[in-house]
Amino acid sequence: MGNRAGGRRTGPKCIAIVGPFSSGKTTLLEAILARTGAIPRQNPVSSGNTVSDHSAEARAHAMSVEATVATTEFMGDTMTFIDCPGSIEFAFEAEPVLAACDVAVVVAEADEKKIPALQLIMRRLDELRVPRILFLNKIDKSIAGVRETLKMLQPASTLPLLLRQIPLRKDGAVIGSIDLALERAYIYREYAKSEVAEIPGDDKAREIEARFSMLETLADHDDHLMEQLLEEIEPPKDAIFDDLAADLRDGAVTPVLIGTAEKGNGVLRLLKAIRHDAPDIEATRRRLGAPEGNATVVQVMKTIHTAHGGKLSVSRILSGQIADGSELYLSNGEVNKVSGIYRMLGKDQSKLPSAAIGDTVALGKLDDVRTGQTLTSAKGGIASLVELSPPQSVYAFALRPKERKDDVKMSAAIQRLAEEDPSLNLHHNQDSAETILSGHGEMHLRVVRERLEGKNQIPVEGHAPAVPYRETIRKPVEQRGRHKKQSGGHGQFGDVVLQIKPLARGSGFQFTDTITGGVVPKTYIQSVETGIRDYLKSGPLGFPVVDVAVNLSDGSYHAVDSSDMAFQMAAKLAMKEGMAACSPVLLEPVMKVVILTPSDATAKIIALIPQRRGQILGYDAREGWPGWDVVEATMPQAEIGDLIIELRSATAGVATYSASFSHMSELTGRLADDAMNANGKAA
Ligand SMILES: Nc1nc2c(ncn2[C@@H]2O[C@H](COP(=O)(O)OP(=O)(O)OP(=O)(O)O)[C@@H](O)[C@H]2O)c(=O)[nH]1
Ligand SMILES: [Mg+2]
Repeated sequence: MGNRAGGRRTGPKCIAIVGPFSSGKTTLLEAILARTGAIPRQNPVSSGNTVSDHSAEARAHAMSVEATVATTEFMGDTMTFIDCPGSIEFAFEAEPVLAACDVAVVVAEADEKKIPALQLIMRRLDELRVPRILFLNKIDKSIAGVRETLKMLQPASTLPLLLRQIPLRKDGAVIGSIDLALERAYIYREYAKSEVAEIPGDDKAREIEARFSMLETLADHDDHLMEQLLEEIEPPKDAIFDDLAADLRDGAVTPVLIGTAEKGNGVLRLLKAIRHDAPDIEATRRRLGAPEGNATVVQVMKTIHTAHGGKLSVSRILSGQIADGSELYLSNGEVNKVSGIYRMLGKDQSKLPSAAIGDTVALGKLDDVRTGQTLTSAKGGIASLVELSPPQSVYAFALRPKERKDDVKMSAAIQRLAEEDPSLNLHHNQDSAETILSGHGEMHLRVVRERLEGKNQIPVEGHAPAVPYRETIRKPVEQRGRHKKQSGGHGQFGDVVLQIKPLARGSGFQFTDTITGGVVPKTYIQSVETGIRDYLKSGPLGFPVVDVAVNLSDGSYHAVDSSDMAFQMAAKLAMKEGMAACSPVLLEPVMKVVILTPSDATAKIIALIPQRRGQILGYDAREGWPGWDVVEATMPQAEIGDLIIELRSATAGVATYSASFSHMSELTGRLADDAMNANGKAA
């Protein structure tokens, strides 16, 4: 003992609140803010009246759709909490937050269905090496014992879950908690501080057992404690507290606290644990590899465009300090001037004269700055400390303003939205002339659309993006094409014989000629190819033609009337008539799809693949992911558009997929007719 780092870390802290969907994160934030006096009372999320700027939006969708930043004071310490959305569709919002926070509070509940979602979060925290406290919420509802609940949740966490409190029950209902380190009972009072009490005699045995199991886990990292336990010596309380803190900071365990966020119960103990045990900015700086020295270094966690048009960059000051007007350099050397420093309380901001190391504040008007970037006062900038890489999009739609005049306005508005949400993609598809918006699910894009129509007042239309169908032929044909016109002076004359034949899938287009004796002069052979290529942009079925070979075998010309144009026309004529006789057929793109799913849903996922005309290539355990599988299949692109909706609903929101082009495949019958009809209408 004595060599383990004890003692409280002082200075401002930044705490991310994460966890599976609907576990009570936003409720917990409200409870914390009410308990610390930052807001007068705790508003339920159902009121749509929480501190979040988007609480009405969240209520409408019954979920948080973006992170809320709120700073408060607790026992003289500044703490900034960032409440992140739980839905996987908005999971990317947490990435830049987790990167620069000191500790994460993972809000969980005793719900088996949410274990995979919890596992996803715990994995991400492992990867980013963020220390975490698990807050086991909704303890008012839980019927199972906490220790059984932890056994159930443990597979989601690579670190041992270390229970620090057990509930105190009366007639089956939870009325308080017993703190295993302090060996004290607390009787809950709604929205108020708990009352300290003696541990009731009936609960003593349970307490001793749970406490011993806590000490055993701590002893895994403390030989001295192990000796004491073996010799049945009571370890001093201070040593236990030091161990708890050190194990959290070292990422050796995940301490578990319990409570009922909705009634504000367990909140004070959580705040005390954060205050006493959570690592501080120095540890976070080390984790990020921030440079030593006096320069100011700032990590951007979120970008907000406020209703009044001002841009705010919510940032963690990793070192140094900032005053209004400070100049900050981006890694590319660009410089931006801070115009306004604000303390955030959800939708409200208050102006600050300055900010210093450890603070989480919003910086005004950093025009060129994006979420995730690292800024510094050192001239020329430093390399970014955080690499944000949004996952592949899984859902898309084509978007256009209802009124053409809004074209430019819409692009500008989407640009702003994409700046706030780096996981949103916008691209223009030249082939279909569509503007395609893509992201992480139906709700993700629905929110974007609502913001375009609401905040930006741009009525828009959205539809499924066009599938890039192609067509080809199944039969060879030889076809003559003669273009002849005699109108006054100069005439027009071109005459060709084309041999059209199908090629193997994926070959594209090939042009050859077997002209001998100059029956078609060289320059006009070129014109014939141009005419054919032009025709192939839209074949007999109305789609671009692929996998065809055309040979120019014969023809004739006229010394005066032949021209480039006339030979192009002749070639097109021959193609038009010839192709129709070649038994044309539609081709649809087929993708290779890789689906990641919790194993208990694998059978369900496999069953839905044939329903979407897919073929299963195989499935296997997902490497390094206990409880997860990988399913590989091929599936027509036309069937993938809304695949994610079905995958998510089969897996309580956690399955995902990636798709890449595999091959083109013939499409006949009703589906082909539908595709052609839709294309006809669009044209
Ligand atoms: N019984 C009970 N219900 C709770 C408790 N905390 C939250 N809830 C309820 O759980 C639901 C979800 O609460 P939120 O706070 O919105 O959950 P969240 O984790 O922020 O949800 P997302 O951000 O959408 O992932 C609401 O209906 C809350 O009233 C609790 O301690 N006990
Ligand atoms: Mg929430």
